Amino acid sequence: MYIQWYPGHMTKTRRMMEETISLVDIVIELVDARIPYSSKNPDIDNLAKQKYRILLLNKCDLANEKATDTWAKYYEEKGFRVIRINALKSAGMSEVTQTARDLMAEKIARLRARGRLNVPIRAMIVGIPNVGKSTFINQYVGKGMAKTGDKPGVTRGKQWIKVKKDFELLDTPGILWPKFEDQEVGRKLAFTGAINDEIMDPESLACAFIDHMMAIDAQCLRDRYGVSFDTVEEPEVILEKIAIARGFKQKGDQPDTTRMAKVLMDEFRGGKLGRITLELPEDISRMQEEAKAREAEKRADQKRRKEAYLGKNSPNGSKKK
Ligand SMILES: Nc1nc2c(ncn2[C@@H]2O[C@H](COP(=O)(O)OP(=O)(O)OP(=O)(O)O)[C@@H](O)[C@H]2O)c(=O)[nH]1
Ligand SMILES: [Mg+2]
Repeated sequence: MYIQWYPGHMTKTRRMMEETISLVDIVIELVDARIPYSSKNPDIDNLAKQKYRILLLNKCDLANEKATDTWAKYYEEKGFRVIRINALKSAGMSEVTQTARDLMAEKIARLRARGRLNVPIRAMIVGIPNVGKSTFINQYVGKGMAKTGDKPGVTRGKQWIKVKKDFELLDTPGILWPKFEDQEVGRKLAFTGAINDEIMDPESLACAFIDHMMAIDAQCLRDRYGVSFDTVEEPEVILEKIAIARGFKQKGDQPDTTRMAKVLMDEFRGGKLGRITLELPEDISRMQEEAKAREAEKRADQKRRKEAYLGKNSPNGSKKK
């Protein structure tokens, strides 16, 4: 299964993001707690280099708790303030404001000493599509929270929401692109539903998912669907077994694997298979190595094809020995 998706106008987006980030003190970045590496934009660390950083591990309700602890520690060691949240619930929201105040305390004290009172803390939300940015903003800001209004000049036409007396949030989140050059990242994003299902064949997706689960937690599929299988069995065979166990049949009594494929992905995304984290920090270096190797292979292949093309088409090509 090869996943191809297009980031759109990346250069333009990057420039806009740079401009917007320059307006805030704090960048609040959301990642999906089930895939905290694959759902993290690779360029944001550069774009937000000079800013205070808060990392929200969102969708914690769907992720494995122990794995979430491991990830929180991993990113804390990298200098982030990490907060675990479920954007559908209000728990953890006040921690975001408190953390922002902590981060800004020194800067505010400095400005106060110079006579600048009432310095608002300004923050923005960023994250890849479907990570929960809008859900978080709605939950965090709450209904009926008034916008501070357009303040041209100061904010260059951006809309700010006053979350607290001293805290303003940009009302539109910054949408970032994922690490689209890495196929494993692409697959994991597809499993979690971050990539539109319509661009993929449901059975290939479900088989890739089964294959991944074989490596991290085969038992949870056995338990959920009451089937027995060996981890060396082909994912296609396992998908058939699950379809049969579920009683999904087509005409002629064949297992309806297309229907089962869709149900399997829905159930994973809805948390029915349990709380599953699809990657751990220890997977990162392997993933990076593999992505690098694939990239080198692709470049070598391009070079070979180009040389073959030039060889055939150059006026002296046929005379070459
Ligand atoms: N279970 C669970 N679902 C969540 C959580 N946060 C968001 N969701 C769901 O994830 C889906 C995407 O959420 P959105 O808030 O629309 O994501 P977004 O980042 O604004 O997406 P774009 O606007 O497309 O960039 C929705 O179906 C939400 O209900 C969470 O913490 N837990
Ligand atoms: Mg949104």
